[in-house]
Amino acid sequence: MNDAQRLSLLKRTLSYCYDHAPHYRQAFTAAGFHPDALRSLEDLAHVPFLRKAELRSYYPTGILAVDKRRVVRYHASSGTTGSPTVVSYTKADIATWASMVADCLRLAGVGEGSVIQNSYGYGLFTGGLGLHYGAELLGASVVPTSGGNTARQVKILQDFGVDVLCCTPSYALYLSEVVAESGIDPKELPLSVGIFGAEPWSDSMRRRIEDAFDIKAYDIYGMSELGGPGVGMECAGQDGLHIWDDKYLVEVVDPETGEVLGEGEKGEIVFTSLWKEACPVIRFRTGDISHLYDSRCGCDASDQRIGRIVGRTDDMLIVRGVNVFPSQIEHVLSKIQGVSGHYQIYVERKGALDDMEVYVEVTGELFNDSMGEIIELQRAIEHEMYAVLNIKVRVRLVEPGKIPRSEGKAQRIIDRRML
Ligand code: DLL
Repeated sequence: MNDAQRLSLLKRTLSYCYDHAPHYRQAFTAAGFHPDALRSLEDLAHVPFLRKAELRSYYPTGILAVDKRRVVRYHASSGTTGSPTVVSYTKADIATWASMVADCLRLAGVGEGSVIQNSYGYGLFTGGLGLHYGAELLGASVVPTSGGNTARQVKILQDFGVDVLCCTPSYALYLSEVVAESGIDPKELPLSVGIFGAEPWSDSMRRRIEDAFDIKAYDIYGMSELGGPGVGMECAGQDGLHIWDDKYLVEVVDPETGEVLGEGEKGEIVFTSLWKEACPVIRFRTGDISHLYDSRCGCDASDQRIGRIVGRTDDMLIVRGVNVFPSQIEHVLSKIQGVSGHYQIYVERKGALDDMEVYVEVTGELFNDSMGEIIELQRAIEHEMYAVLNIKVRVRLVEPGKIPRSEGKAQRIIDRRML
């Protein structure tokens, strides 16, 4: 899709929001902006941002641009503070969303004949129903296991000829361990594709899961406020998330100043929806950190791309004045032999000082090693963390299975500072 076509979609969206959603009419007017003034895609920079806190204030309907009677579905974000943000969908929204998810699955080679185990949670969370509708539209067979009941998940993986697994990457890793513990080599399962997302995960985590199951693991991105899963998706090249040109405009801004950054520069991702009827989002500050690609992909989907999400602005820990992202810690751990991929970060305030401790689970083989070797490994990880983060971190190695597993998004950070 070329820029002129996208400009016309953007104009239509802004006028629609101005005419139908009181929030946008007020916000645009307060900023001295009128949709008729939009001349180029760059003019979007004059439109005010939409923040999560503003959306929250529209609980429990969301920022409605349609009569409430046209809403056919509600979902809500998994937010941990205050009221969740609610997102409403019209019939047309549900249909467009399903087609987006179907297009994403197609990028991963999924289609008619595929058997999909959908272990994303069904309910207010968008993961379960989002993947479900897309998969059915494609004509694939869906086994709607939802999250939890891991023993049953393993049985279904074995019995239903499942070749596509959809869940969070941390749950996929856990499933591979449970399969192995039951005496079956996960590689022997007919699985060939994983559609993993809803939380940040590194390339080393990807390799771990791909090796465990002998599959190709694709990253899928999404957020309730933007519609749900299917906003971004990797193709077989596994190089960046494709964002459908006719569905979103993407900007990257400096999280502090809001200034628009150039291609390749890392910052907060800001989305403008071009398709949403009930709850359109204009310049929505996602809090997710990534960058825009400056080139299109060589695959059939020549849409815009962003890098995989490296963290969130509010996930970023500030420990003794230093910015720390869980992804940096995961990166350090990925280079160390003998650790399992499960870890948790504890931050406390001791006196006036922040204290950070990382609990790292080791593999069974390492756990049988001598105490001396374990202490040596602990020191080596602490040393490497210091080199990367520039702050002292205590590392505590724990036995296999000690870090709590999650059926959905993994909880990596426990911040007890009460800041
Ligand atoms: O997590 C939607 C989703 C469901 C995406 C299933 C993918 C698969 P929320 O619960 O609103 O929606 O959480 C959105 O999760 O802002 C990111 O911080 C994080 N996130 C989602 N996908 C990815 C990903 C769903 N692929 C928040 N990589 C987002 C990194 C992700 N972070």
